[in-house]
Amino acid sequence: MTIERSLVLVKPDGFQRGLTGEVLRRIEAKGYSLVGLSILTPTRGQLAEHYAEHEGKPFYEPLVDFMSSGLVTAAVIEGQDCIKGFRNLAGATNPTDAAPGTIRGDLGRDWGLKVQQNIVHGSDSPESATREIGIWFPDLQG
Ligand code: IDP
Ligand code: MG
Repeated sequence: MTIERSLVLVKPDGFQRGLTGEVLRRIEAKGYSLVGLSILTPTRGQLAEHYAEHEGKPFYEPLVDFMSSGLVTAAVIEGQDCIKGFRNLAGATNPTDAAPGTIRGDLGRDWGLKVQQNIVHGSDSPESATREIGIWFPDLQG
């Protein structure tokens, strides 16, 4: 039982489709709090930092192209075990595999091309959450 913070992004596909409210609704309905919220078009430098673990993978460049293509909503959420909890709300990375009832299962699209337009990002561990919050919300550090 740990109160955690996690970094959530509504990716450009979700933002353009008007799904920011739906994602935030699910977060709040689950009982997590919003402690940071911002709308921005990410820079490639910011995304290189955010997605450093994926550099060199076949989907990396298309992913950075996609993520820098338009506005995203960045949020810091807080709640008991919310890192794993939000990953469960988001569902599997590939929307085709994501269970109904999850954000990606209900709303995401696997275009089968270069990048999965899967609506949301969520931190995958406490270490990732701390690192990612530092990238997107430097004022919330510490
Ligand atoms: P996650 O977002 O579920 O944590 P990661 O493996 O960290 O998944 O991948 C980051 C993002 O890169 C995914 O959300 C998706 O948009 C994209 N991605 C991951 N794997 C693939 C792939 O095999 N093909 C195309 N895009 C991918
Ligand atoms: Mg990931």
